[in-house]
Amino acid sequence: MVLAGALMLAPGTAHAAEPTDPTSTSPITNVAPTVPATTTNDPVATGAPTIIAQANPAPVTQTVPDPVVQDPSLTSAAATQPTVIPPPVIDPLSASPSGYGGGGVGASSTVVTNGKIVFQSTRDGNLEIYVMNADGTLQTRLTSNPAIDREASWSPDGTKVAFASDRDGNLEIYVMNADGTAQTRVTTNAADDFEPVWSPDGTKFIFRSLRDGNGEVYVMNADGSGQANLTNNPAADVHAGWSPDGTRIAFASNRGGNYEIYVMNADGSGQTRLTTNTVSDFIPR
Ligand SMILES: [Ca+2]
Ligand SMILES: [Ca+2]
Ligand SMILES: [Ca+2]
Repeated sequence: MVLAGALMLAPGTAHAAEPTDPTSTSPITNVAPTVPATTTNDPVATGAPTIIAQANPAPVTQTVPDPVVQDPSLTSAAATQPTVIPPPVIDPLSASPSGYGGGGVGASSTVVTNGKIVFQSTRDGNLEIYVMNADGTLQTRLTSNPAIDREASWSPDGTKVAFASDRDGNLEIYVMNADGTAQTRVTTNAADDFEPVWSPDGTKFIFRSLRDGNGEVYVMNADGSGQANLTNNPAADVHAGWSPDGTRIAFASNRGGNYEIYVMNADGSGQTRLTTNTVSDFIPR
């Protein structure tokens, strides 16, 4: 019985601030009086210490490192939990793509054929691109530059990484080997170019460019040639992503007054709105 109560505590902690729910939160208050008992009875060692410390239950449970429990998808990475989750750069609709919080969609692709994950992190003082194994081990920095490096995207074969950086004065698309060597600029444009996403066949990128005065979805060959505006719309067109077969591109646009998800053919034709509501819908993948 004690065990059952203790186990229920974990999922209930997320609602610790809501004392009225007798099923999920009462275990917290129930546990308190039995604190001395849990010390000896509860073999679930990890839970016991934090519960004991709950002379003030509410704040303690808030900071208990339990996101692993709340997010089962991360359980396998529990061993390295503290650093596995990159602080998300959430401000996808910002009109100003430069800066830590601006614009970035974040890593636009994650696990690919090489079983590794690229991501961005500010852990070393500014945005850099990192790679790690799928289980969170061997976290390695690939870029080392005081400028912004963000939005890593694997090549389909897992040998290269595309990313955006403003190291040359404004955001441009770069490509590097999977080990961080041979960092090469692909775009050269006074406006910001970012959000690169490799095509499924590895021959092209789609990306966002502000060169026309507002966000447009561009496509180019992997070597930077053949850059073309696919969206051609005075509104912001952002967050493009490929369909798995490379024939279609999903993106978000505020051309209808707020951000909605659209899809188009890979040549920009047939732009069609998929969502219709009064709030923002974005970052289709
Ligand atoms: Ca950097
Ligand atoms: Ca540029
Ligand atoms: Ca546009």
